[in-house]
Amino acid sequence: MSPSVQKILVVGAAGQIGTELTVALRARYGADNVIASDLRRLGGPIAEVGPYLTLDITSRAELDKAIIAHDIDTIINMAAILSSDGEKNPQLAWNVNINGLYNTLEAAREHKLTRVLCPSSIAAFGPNTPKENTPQETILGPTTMYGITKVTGELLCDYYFRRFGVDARGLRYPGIISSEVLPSGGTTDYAVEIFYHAVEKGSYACFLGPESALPMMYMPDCLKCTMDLLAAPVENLKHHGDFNVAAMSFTPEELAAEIRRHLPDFKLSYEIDPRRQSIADSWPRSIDDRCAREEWGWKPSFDLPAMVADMLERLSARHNAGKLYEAGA
Ligand code: NAD
Ligand code: AKB
Repeated sequence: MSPSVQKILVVGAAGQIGTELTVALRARYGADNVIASDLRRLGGPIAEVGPYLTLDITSRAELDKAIIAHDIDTIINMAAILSSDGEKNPQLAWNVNINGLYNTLEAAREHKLTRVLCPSSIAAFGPNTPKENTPQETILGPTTMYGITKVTGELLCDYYFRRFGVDARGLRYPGIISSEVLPSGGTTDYAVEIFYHAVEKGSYACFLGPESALPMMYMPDCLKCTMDLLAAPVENLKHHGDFNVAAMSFTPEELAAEIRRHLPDFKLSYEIDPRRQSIADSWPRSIDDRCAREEWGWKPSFDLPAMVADMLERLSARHNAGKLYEAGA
């Protein structure tokens, strides 16, 4: 049995997932035991409630310094350049996503850390992957630099586990929908932006086409699967860096129809962005997450209607208070 997680360094803690994950980890492990870090200066609730620092994950020296100073035993590496930004600057995507993960794994090996978690993505799949109910083991073949870094990251995590005994874990997140930090630089971002525009203006021009079905997950489920995998007994795991996880799949049209059940006048139009459309077209439409369910008991709580109701309730309350864009986890 592997030792338990005690002192966690979250890298990329200012991002869409890192912000809410830091809050959730502090609630579970204690505020002083979760050190938030990012290339960007951290502020707001994250900086007020627990330890934080500025850290560039591409610098091994900075990472070593943080590990020693805070007696870290676990790293959650959320720092990344996502799919759309990765196509604008593939060199930066390689540097942050690959060299950042390599530094994390090497540091874990040398400092004998208890655990590393670094997410993968549905971007690990490509145009030749089966589109429906995509299996755990299948053709990958991503065509974006982001996807290439995600497949490489999965393989690196598995290699470090087998070769050096580093307990490195990862999940292939679908598009994550959340109400606290707006996403940026990704292809699934439309599924968050649509809610802000629906509440603020009653309309949204979507950059993906009406039939673009993609796998998605609401943030509470993202936090749950991340923390459940982090805490799963290593002896139960047959996979390590590449767990498929799923919750729901929908097209922009289906999402708009669900929003209209709450806001009947909501109007959806299309201004298709060819770059992000071609990325979306290369990804699966739905995911088979049986291995995660069997190996560590994964089960999502939010389907499309429950997610839409909760998002609209949260954002409408903030909009009515004149604070739509002022959220903080
Ligand atoms: P994000 O872009 O919102 O946040 C990433 C954070 O990393 C940012 O705060 C950024 O400042 C930071 N960062 C960038 N370069 C850095 C560096 N050199 N050193 C330290 N920090 C740096 O991303 P996110 O959506 O929160 O994604 C977190 C992880 O989850 C990523 O690995 C991403 O690939 C994965 N993922 C996200 C989604 C999603 O829909 N959000 C879906 C699938 C996978
Ligand atoms: C993106 O769209 O790039 C991310 C992802 C699915 O990895 N949200």
